[in-house]
Amino acid sequence: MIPTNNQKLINWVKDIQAMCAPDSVVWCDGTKAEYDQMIKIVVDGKLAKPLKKRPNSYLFRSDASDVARVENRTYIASKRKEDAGPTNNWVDPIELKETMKSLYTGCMKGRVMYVIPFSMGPIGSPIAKIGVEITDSPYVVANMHIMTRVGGRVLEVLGDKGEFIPCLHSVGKPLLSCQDDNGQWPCAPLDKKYISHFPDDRSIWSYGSGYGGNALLGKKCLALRIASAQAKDEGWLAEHMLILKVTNPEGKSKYIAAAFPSACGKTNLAMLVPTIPGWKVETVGDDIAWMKYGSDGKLYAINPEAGFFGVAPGTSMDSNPNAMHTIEKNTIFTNVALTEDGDVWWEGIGYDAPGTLIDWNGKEWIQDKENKGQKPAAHPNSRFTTPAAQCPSIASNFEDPAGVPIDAILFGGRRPSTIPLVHQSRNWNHGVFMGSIVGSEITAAALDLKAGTIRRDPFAMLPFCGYHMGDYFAHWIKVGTKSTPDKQPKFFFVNWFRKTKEGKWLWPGYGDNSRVLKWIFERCDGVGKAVETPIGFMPTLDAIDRPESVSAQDMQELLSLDKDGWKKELADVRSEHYPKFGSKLPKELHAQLDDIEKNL
Ligand code: GTP
Ligand code: SPV
Ligand code: MN
Repeated sequence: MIPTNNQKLINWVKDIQAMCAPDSVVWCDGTKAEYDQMIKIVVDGKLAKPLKKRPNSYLFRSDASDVARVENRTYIASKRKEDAGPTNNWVDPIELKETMKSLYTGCMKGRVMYVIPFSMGPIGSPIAKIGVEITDSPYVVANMHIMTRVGGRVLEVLGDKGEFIPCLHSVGKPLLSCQDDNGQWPCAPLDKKYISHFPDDRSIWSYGSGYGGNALLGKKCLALRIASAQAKDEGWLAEHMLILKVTNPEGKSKYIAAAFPSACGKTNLAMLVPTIPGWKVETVGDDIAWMKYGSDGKLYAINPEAGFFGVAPGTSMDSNPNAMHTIEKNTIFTNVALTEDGDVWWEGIGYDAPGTLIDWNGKEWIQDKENKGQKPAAHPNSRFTTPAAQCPSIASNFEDPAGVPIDAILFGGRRPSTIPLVHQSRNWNHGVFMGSIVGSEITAAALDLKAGTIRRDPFAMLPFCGYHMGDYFAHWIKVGTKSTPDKQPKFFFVNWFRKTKEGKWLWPGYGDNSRVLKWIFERCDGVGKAVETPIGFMPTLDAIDRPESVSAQDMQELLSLDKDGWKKELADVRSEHYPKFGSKLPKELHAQLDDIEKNL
């Protein structure tokens, strides 16, 4: 039975069914029974293993070609090429739809087509958006249950005439009759994968990948690429930012949003356990923030997601106990290693591998403690999918449809040199300048990039901005004119990733990042000690409590202005980075660059 009278939705589902030719169609209701049914299908198909040590938790191993986002197969197919801009892959939408239609034709043979009505943001909230994902992957259905709000309530809110964002997904592997996946993760070869966005008609077509942001279309595709284009038109912000609440020993709270590129520490900062006594951090979101001005002139943020799709390696009781507790149950693990007694293991989990493991490729793996070159047992981009509500540090108001008022916005990335531990912008436009020059060492979160080299990732949105990045900067400048500095968030640039010449971390990071949050908190109150430098306000040497593990000399290095490094940095912005945006680069950003260069 079709559980809606929304004719547009009914027609769309009919059309897709005719094109993809599944064996049957199932409308998802978001219930626990449905989740269990999805799990039964994947366990019976040998695609998932129940984990004896973790209630209601399962391990999946994907195909080696399908372990992360694929940026060179991701398209912004706006009608006009100049609307996609220099940082996105563009194909003419008519041509792309033709190509993809031929791939979609018959692509669901032998499979069930699931129709998933979902809400990004609390169901019925004025900020929330409704999407409907069609997929032939029960893995995707189960993940969407955790990451979004799925089910009948969404259709009620949608009503007969409501608008939704159509999100079409197929793993791109039809089955012959009587065949099943037989333990093999279904996907299409790399050159047949397409993660396509049509910002003009606000729709998403994804083909050939079953992994993460390529397939869970509410996340990067809807909540960032499509939503950012919508946000530009409607005057709000859809950002790749965590949201946290920080409370000082006097019980006063502030909210902080932070944009760091993929695998650069958002989940960890959002769940931080402070090492300074009396301070508390609570989690509102770990990856995406939608922000709008309230009638009081303050910027309010909601987390549109309902779960965390977090990086597993490096997650331990030391680095992120809140994440470790969150994933004790009801969690899907993808591409981590399996222990003999039915638990998970990964590099940086905090203890040696207990016995022989099965690695993410499904092969036996014995830890070689001497050999540093050993291939990892867990894929570097292996992840957990886990419900936000069971995180011990979740803020009680994380589902408040009104959002939380943002006091500070942080930018950051992995920068082994040049960028100090923290500095603050002089004003809004200087903050936008900071966001525009964010750079980071490339991580394993994208399949087709060379890990280790530094690339510019403005606002951590390079892979996620659904329109011209120059227009995006201009949008940020414009948003800054809509309120006044006393009500607006202050901007900071942080860098947890400075290294010594020997390649060791200069800063311990994780819980000790609370020391930097404390200074940021104080700066928002206008009390933190700072000096003005050409790059902005920097903490005085005594303004940040030094962790025991950091020498006075290292602390000085972390907090000092590297003039020569910055001159090189800005020269690179001037000659390599900014020219990409041509006449679309706002003059305000050039003015910032001129100013800082002159003062250096
Ligand atoms: P996405 O989910 O891809 O957007 O990543 P993310 O930004 O949420 O990054 P996450 O918090 O998952 O961290 C990624 C990796 O960086 C993990 O291996 C962490 O252990 C490591 N990491 C996080 N915070 C710190 C830190 O303060 N210092 C150091 N050295 N490593 C960190
Ligand atoms: C990221 O790469 O920023 C992620 C993981 O959060 S994914 O959802 O796969 O995009
Ligand atoms: Mn992310």
